Amino acid sequence: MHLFASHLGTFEVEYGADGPRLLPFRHDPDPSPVGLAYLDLVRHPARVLSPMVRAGWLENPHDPQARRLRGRDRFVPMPWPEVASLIADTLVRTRDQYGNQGIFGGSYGWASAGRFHHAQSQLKRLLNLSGGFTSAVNTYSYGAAAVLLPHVLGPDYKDACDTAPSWSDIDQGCELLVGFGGFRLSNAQVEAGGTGAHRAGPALRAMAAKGKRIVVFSPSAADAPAGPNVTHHFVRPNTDAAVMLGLCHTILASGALDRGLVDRCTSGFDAFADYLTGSTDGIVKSAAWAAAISGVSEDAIQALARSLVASPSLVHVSWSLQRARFGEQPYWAAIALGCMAGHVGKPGCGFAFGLTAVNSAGQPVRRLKGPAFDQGRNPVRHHIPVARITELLEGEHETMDYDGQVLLLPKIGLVWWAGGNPFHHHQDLNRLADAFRRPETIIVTDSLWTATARHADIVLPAALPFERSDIAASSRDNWLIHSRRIMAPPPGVLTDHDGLRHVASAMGLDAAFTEGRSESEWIAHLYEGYRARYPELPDAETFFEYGYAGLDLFDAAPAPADHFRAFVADPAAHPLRTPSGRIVLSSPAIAGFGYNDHPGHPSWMEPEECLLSDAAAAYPFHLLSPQPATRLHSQLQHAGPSQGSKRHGLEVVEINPGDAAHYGIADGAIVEIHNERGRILATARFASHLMRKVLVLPTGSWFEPHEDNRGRVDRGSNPNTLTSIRPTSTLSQATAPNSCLVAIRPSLGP
Ligand SMILES: Nc1nc2c(c(=O)[nH]1)N[C@H]1C(S)=C(S)[C@@H](COP(=O)(O)OP(=O)(O)OC[C@H]3O[C@@H](n4cnc5c(=O)[nH]c(N)nc54)[C@H](O)[C@@H]3O)O[C@H]1N2
Ligand SMILES: Nc1nc2c(c(=O)[nH]1)N[C@H]1C(S)=C(S)[C@@H](COP(=O)(O)OP(=O)(O)OC[C@H]3O[C@@H](n4cnc5c(=O)[nH]c(N)nc54)[C@H](O)[C@@H]3O)O[C@H]1N2
Ligand SMILES: [Mo]
Repeated sequence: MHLFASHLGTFEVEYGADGPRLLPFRHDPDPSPVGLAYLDLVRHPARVLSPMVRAGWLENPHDPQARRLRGRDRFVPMPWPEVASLIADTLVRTRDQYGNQGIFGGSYGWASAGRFHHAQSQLKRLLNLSGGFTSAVNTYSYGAAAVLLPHVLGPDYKDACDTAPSWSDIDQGCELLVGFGGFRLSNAQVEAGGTGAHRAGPALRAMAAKGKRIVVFSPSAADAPAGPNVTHHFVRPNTDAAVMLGLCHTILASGALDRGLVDRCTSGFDAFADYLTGSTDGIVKSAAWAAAISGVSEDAIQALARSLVASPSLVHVSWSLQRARFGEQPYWAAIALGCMAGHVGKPGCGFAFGLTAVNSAGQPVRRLKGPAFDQGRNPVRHHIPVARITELLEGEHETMDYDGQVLLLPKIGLVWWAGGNPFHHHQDLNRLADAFRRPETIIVTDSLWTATARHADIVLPAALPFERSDIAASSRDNWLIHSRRIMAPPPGVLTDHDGLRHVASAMGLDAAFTEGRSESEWIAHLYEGYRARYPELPDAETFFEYGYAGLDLFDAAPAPADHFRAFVADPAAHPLRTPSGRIVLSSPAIAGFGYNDHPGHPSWMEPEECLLSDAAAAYPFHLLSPQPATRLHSQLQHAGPSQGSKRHGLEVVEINPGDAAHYGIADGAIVEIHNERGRILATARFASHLMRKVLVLPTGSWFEPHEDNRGRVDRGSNPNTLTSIRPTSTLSQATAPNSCLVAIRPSLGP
């Protein structure tokens, strides 16, 4: 079978009279409509068609004045061998001047599916062979949780899908599912590395339709699934931790707390209880207190506290909640609440994160450990938490506090980005554009003229995923897919591997980089690595011919939540890998770091930008920027689904009709959204499912800065023109775009 694999799933390729087209994979119960449109990129209007070098940089790469032109300058084409020696010389020069730590190769981003043609791994392998680079740790997806949870649950629960019980356990064992942040079902189309079968969306929809009791807290009622027993509560953005603390306090104050589980399985409860009752700060974290902060009614909080204890329940939090200022707190508070409700360790109960954020959360498979393309070893120890790129490039500070450490921030002379789009994913893009003008050299490998490519000095064109063959597999999925090349890349465009091979040759590293293998030999080699681990897989010839292999792991593998089951049944025999061996409800280690933005137990702190803060007087709306239903981040921006969802060529921002009337905004009108960081254009759409004073504008629309009579404006409607780089906290230094205040007005322009 001829298959194409992507982060949006697997598709069958059919060759008709007017060329190839994609069809749903016959084993996929819920194929992604966005993925089906992948081949719209064949005639992409913004394709990079040859290596390109910025004119000003070529004239004088050392001139800081000329760097100011980055993002506005002209580019000239250059043949591969020439650009490869130019890059080789520049790498050597940067190394001599700054040391290897002066090369930033963190290169965060989703690139595309495929184990061999993984852009970051390819780049990092070359940079490692040439002495290493400053790297980045953690993710934009789960940056706060991944640093907090090792302190609270131990390192076994660090990864983004580690806490989720299986859908079947939830279906059978849980009677009340409480979802903070709800379930944005369009997100479940996606799985990093691809999937053969989308199961998450169908699983939740079926449960809701069957009458499972589900309570959703979200500023948007659209985050609640349809079902006869589904309740939705509006909650002010960024105040969920207060609701959870109010629930905890209600359980404690009503005497409903059964101390058995708390005493056996947690440490530090008493200090947390002192905070709840106000004996530490004089503030009782009662349901009434939580209601005043969150806008959820006191009655609803009290009733839910009773239900959480009375029925086998699961407290669930979306990843989006930790992508906000103090985003660690709703996670820690949810764990405390789950423990106090008393159902941790029962199948499908307790606490969990990330169901429906991607397809694999809730899949009872954690086994498929595949061989990845070997990146080698990085001798440079310098690294940043991934969302601190602006601070690194600005170079104003030599150190940064992070998770009890002091990180050294080296001076950066060269940045090389492959397979990611920081001018999509990072916050405060106008400030990022300035920071990008600091280093001497910026190299970007991408298929398209993204805003990131436009801010580079050297742009290398990469083949799109359907222009190469590969093996796709995700570690929590039971499918291995042979993604087969559908067409050749345009002349002048190479795969990442082939392009880097030119640079490796120019540096005398060809043999080390390729190990003498061709691309197809590498892919066959990776497959043999799987076979060595899973002997039940067919031989290589059969696999590549047949097109896929499904490992029969679903019924055999234990659900991840079984780990808590064993722990709760006998904490002494199955301790967690935390300092106390139990779930940590107050952490001496974190308290000892002394960060004023991250206390030693779950806490409520008011973000500088939220509807309660003083800043809301000038900027009265809280802007949320969820994942786009019609794209993968900034990818597929030019495909049918994404283009079809725009109005007047602009991304659509949702606004409550009452607010719109107040500000003189008509349904379908072009609006300006602004704050001190920037100004964007978008098209308003009335959304009565949205609470007052909240705007929803999905990410991924391409940053397009222009000058008009009011100054700089982003006609690309990118929410990150408006968001702040302020971190979640000093502990994790993670991204916090969901804490963002803005003002909105009808646009004056045409
Ligand atoms: N405001 C706000 N911002 C956010 C978020 C949010 O919730 N709100 N979410 C954040 C999250 S969770 C994430 S994960 C990030 C995502 O941010 P990114 O992962 O950076 O976003 P993508 O658009 O997927 O960028 C991938 C880039 O790789 C290119 N590419 C694809 N395949 C290849 C290839 O084979 N080779 C090469 N060289 N290039 C390739 C694509 O053209 C694209 O430019 O965004 C973050 N940003
Ligand atoms: N189609 C599509 N799917 C994707 C992606 C994509 O680009 N496109 N990206 C993938 C990636 S990389 C990731 S990390 C995941 C992200 O998955 P998530 O982080 O779960 O998703 P988001 O879409 O950012 O936000 C989900 C919902 O959270 C709600 N929310 C935001 N802030 C608050 C708050 O303070 N309180 C409450 N109660 N609710 C709030 C919003 O209403 C939003 O609808 O999605 C993945 N899925
Ligand atoms: Mo993400």
